[in-house]
Amino acid sequence: MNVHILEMPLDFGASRHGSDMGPSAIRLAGIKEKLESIGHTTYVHTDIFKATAQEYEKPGNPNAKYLKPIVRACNKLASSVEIITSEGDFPLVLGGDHSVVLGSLAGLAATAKKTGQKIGVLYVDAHGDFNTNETTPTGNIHGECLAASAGLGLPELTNLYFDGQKVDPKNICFVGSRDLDPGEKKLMKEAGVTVFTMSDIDRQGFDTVVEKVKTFFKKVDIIHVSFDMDCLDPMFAPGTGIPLPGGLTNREALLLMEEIATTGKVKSAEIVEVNPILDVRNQTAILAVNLAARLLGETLY
Ligand SMILES: [Mn+2]
Repeated sequence: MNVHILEMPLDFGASRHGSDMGPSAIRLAGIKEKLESIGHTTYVHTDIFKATAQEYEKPGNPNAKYLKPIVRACNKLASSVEIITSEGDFPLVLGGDHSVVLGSLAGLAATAKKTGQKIGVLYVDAHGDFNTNETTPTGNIHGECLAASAGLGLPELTNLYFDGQKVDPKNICFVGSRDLDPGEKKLMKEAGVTVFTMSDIDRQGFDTVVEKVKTFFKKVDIIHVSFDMDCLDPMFAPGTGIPLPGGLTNREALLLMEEIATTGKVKSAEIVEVNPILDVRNQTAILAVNLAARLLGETLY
């Protein structure tokens, strides 16, 4: 397959800086070489947008900080993703903070609109990212991005790239959730998303949850995988902005990627929130590379 690696060095959506160096760390960990070793042809895009330093920008709206640069960057990403997916190629977006999902989903949704395909989103994350400008406790857009893609929140975000909802929240499935804000929890319930928390995984076993996830996506035509490294336990992925104990093991995350790949419906993905400043010997970026390989068809035997 033709895999386009889209580097998004954007950390405007998070209060802890450094994820703008994520694409560089993942590049150094050998993403291109790994994907080529399993038979893909890769194209690396390092020029989607020119990032300015967050340190020298003004946050603006306190409930949606750095709105303008995020919208600008995500519009450019959306346009690239639309072109790539229209040609049947695979966009693999490397964050950056999670706000890049606004761009990837908008681009994929634009293509799906033309082909009449129904999109599902597998959102692997410790958090919900389902706040709006009204419920946000932090004002960070990486905590509002998925709600916006589902049509909730500021019009600048919900109407990014094209007007209206990019994904029906009923087609969103979360895995690994363990820190949901009260306001977003309410919104998620009202919107009808499906959530497999860490407690669900502990009660039912990981394998059962994986099977349920695969069954969930039977109702959609194509799947976007949005993978936040903070879904992992910090023992395995210390290099992320908001590390939170009690997360997935590396083996669980790798298995989930391997299994979702078997649906044959995954048409785009992103791996976000690799923060090299907080990492130890680049292990989080190395794991990101292995997760991408499993998602793109690598098996152990
Ligand atoms: Mn996230």
